[in-house]
Amino acid sequence: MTPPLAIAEEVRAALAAGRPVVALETTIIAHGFPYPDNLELAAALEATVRAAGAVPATIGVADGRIRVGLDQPLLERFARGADAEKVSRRNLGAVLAAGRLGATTVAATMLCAHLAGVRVFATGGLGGVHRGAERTMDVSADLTELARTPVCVVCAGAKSILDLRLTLEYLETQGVPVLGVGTDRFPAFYTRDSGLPAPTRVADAAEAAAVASAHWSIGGAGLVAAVPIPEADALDPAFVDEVTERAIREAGQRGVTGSAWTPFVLGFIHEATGGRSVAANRALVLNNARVAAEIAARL
Ligand code: PSU
Ligand code: MN
Repeated sequence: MTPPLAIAEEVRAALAAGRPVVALETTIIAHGFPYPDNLELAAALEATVRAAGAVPATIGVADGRIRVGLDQPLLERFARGADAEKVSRRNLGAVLAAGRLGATTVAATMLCAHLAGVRVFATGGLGGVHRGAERTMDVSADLTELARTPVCVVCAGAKSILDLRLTLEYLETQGVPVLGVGTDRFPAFYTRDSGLPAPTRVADAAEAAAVASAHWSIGGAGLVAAVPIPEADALDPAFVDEVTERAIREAGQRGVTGSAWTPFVLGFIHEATGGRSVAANRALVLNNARVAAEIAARL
C-alpha cells in the first residue's frame, strides 16, 4: 500500500531538484488562532518561508488524502475550521478513510512531512509531558513521534502549561536531540527562558543543520531546534504564569482532559490575554519559519 499523498506541484519540483522545503502544520491554523487572523498568518508564514529562500509545504488532510502544499480554497477551509478534526498519528488513518477534514498536529505533520520527503518543519510550540502525567499518563504523541521520525522541528520550545522539566527528561530518554538555537536556555514559548538549560547549544541555523545531518547519518530520528521568541515580542513571565495557572484550573474544574485539553487551555489563554498572546504567538511562529528555511537551505 502506498500512502495517499497529494503533493503540490511546486513542492514536488523543489524536492526533486533538492531545493529547500519547509513543512507547516494546520492545527495552529484551524485551532490555534481565531478567524480571519489565522488565514492571514497562514499566508504570512508561507511568504516568510519564501523570502528566506525555501518552498513552504503546509500539510493537512482532506478528502481522503494527505495534502502537502495547500491551495487557497483549502487553506480557507482550515481557517474557518470548526469542522477540522485534530489529527495525530493515532487517528490519521481513520480521518483518511472517512474522507474527513483533518488539521495535523506536530506529530501528524512530522509523519506526513517524512512521507513526502520534507525534513524541516516549523511550528509554534511542541506538545509535551503534561503536569500530573505521573497520574494521568498524558504525554503528547509529539514526543514519541520525535523518537521515530527523522524530521527537524523548529519551535519556540514548549508552553509552561506543560511540565517542561519532565518533557526534557522524556526527550532525553527517547534519544531526541534538543538544540537551543543561539541560546543555552530552553525557551518557554511566550518567554525566552523556561528556567531550564537547553541540552545542546548551537550558534545558529547552520550549526543546527550540521547537527541534524550528523544525527541522521547515524540513524537518528527527530530533533527539536528551539528558537526563543524575539526579545521585543516576549511577554512578561509573571503575567504568563498567572494566566497559565488560571487556564489549567479552569480546565480542571470543567473536567477537560485528553486531546481536548491543549486546545481548551490555549483558547483560554488567548481570550484571557486579549490580543497580547496572539501577537506574541504570531511573532514567534513567523520567526521559527524563517529559521526553519535557513536550516533547510543548509541541509
Ligand atoms: N502547543 C502550543 N500550540 C499548539 C499546540 C501545542 O503551544 O498549537 C498544538 C500542536 O499542534 C501540538 C498539539 O502538536 O497541540 C499537541 O496536542 P496534545 O497535547 O493533545 O498532544
Ligand atoms: Mn494528550
